[in-house]
Amino acid sequence: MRIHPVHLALGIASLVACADDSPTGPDGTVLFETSFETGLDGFASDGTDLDDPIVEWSIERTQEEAEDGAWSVRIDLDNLNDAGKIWIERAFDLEPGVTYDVEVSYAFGTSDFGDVNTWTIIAGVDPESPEVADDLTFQGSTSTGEDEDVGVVWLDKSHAFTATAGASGELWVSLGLWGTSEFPRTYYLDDIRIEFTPR
Ligand SMILES: [Ca+2]
Repeated sequence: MRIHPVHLALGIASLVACADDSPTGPDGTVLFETSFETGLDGFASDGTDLDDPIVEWSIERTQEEAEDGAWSVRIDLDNLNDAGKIWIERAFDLEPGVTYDVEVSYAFGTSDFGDVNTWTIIAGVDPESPEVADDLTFQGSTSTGEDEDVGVVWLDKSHAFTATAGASGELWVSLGLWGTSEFPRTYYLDDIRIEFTPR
């Protein structure tokens, strides 16, 4: 388990958590970090393609696994329809019409291995709240890269985006999973860092 100094300083953590409401810093950069130690910090869960047949899923905080501190977010999807997509999402209040470089980093806990039957990670930044598959951004495989099952492995993931805040000034960050085979699977998210830098 890694210990991040920033998370040891509660004052800094709360300052960061509020930053999206009033972008501060001379260059307009907004930094958000959460390790889910005290709550979901504004993230809500959402999903699409979860019927025919009805797919059971859940996204909630857990102490089962953690990459940083004691808590993470557990993502469960029993992908009976071979099409389910579930994610957490959060709006950030930025400057309307401004284009941002957005760096989204997180720890991703997975026990998928090899190249067969792995799932696909969802990670995106959009001016609107994602609702359907076409709104989502799909990233790479959920594989640990191992050849066999070694249990939950925490992978450091990072994606770079460019996005323009709409008239509302909002940008939505989404993180989750696209189930691409008919299995029940469990994944974890922790140690999220999102940085918006105006162009
Ligand atoms: Ca944590």
